[in-house]
Amino acid sequence: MITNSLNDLISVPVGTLKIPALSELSQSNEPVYCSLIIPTYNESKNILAVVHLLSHLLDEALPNNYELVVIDDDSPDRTWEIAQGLTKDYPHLRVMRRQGERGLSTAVIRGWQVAQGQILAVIDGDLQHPPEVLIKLLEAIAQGADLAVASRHVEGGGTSDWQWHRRFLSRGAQFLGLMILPSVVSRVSDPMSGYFLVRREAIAQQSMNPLGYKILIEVLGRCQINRITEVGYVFQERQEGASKVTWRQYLEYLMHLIRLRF
Ligand SMILES: Nc1nc2c(ncn2[C@@H]2O[C@H](COP(=O)(O)OP(=O)(O)O)[C@@H](O)[C@H]2O)c(=O)[nH]1
Ligand SMILES: [Mg+2]
Repeated sequence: MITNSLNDLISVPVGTLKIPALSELSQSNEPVYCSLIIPTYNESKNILAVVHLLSHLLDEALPNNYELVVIDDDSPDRTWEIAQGLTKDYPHLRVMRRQGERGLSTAVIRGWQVAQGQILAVIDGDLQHPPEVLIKLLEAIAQGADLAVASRHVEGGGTSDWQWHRRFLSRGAQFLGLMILPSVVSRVSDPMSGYFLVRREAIAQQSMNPLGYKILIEVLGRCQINRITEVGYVFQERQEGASKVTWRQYLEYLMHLIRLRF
């Protein structure tokens, strides 16, 4: 019986949040078509299912031509350790344990900095983003989009059964974005989406400086994105673990908008 060995933890890049161009990648790792970043914080109860479902899907869609990269911010529930344990069974999985730096958006960029893919992607690590939508997002890129965004606000999209106050906060945040940064926020129907694919050449060699949760705003605000395609999806309810969103994230979002504006 063949037993695979564990992949080493990836070392954390330091310094500027700049993504290398394809030509600048180290030759020590195999290049792949798509790198999917999974940011995690206390997702110990979700990580196995997420990795399993995504691997299953991508083994079919992009055999041996993808990588999953978990970026865990040193979760107290040791998500990083569980994820690293999975690399034995899922050889396309790599894991970073980030200590010192924290936050969803910078985690995603640190992941893209070590990624080997031509296409850089992100998905939540809690199964609220349905894995199968990834296939449609990949198709959109294959058809020429620079950015393919999973959206709750186009045909086929929605939220499970959000109460009015969650809808109000989500739409309120979008409205605020349209007021402060219309040229960026109006480009997509769901600027709050954390589930998207982007071509490396559209975002490489650009210093990023995001704040908080909304990485798509940073990508749209700082990078050269021409063609955008949106794909509908239904935001699922969490089955395990808890959301990390607090009032702080709303404040950071506001500060992020202002920073990009000025
Ligand atoms: N690395 C990292 N991941 C985070 C952080 N905050 C949230 N996440 C992950 O980002 C994803 C979305 O976060 P979540 O709290 O579920 O946001 P919500 O779906 O909007 O409630 C999940 O996979 C979280 O585990 C963070 O500070 N660092
Ligand atoms: Mg979530």
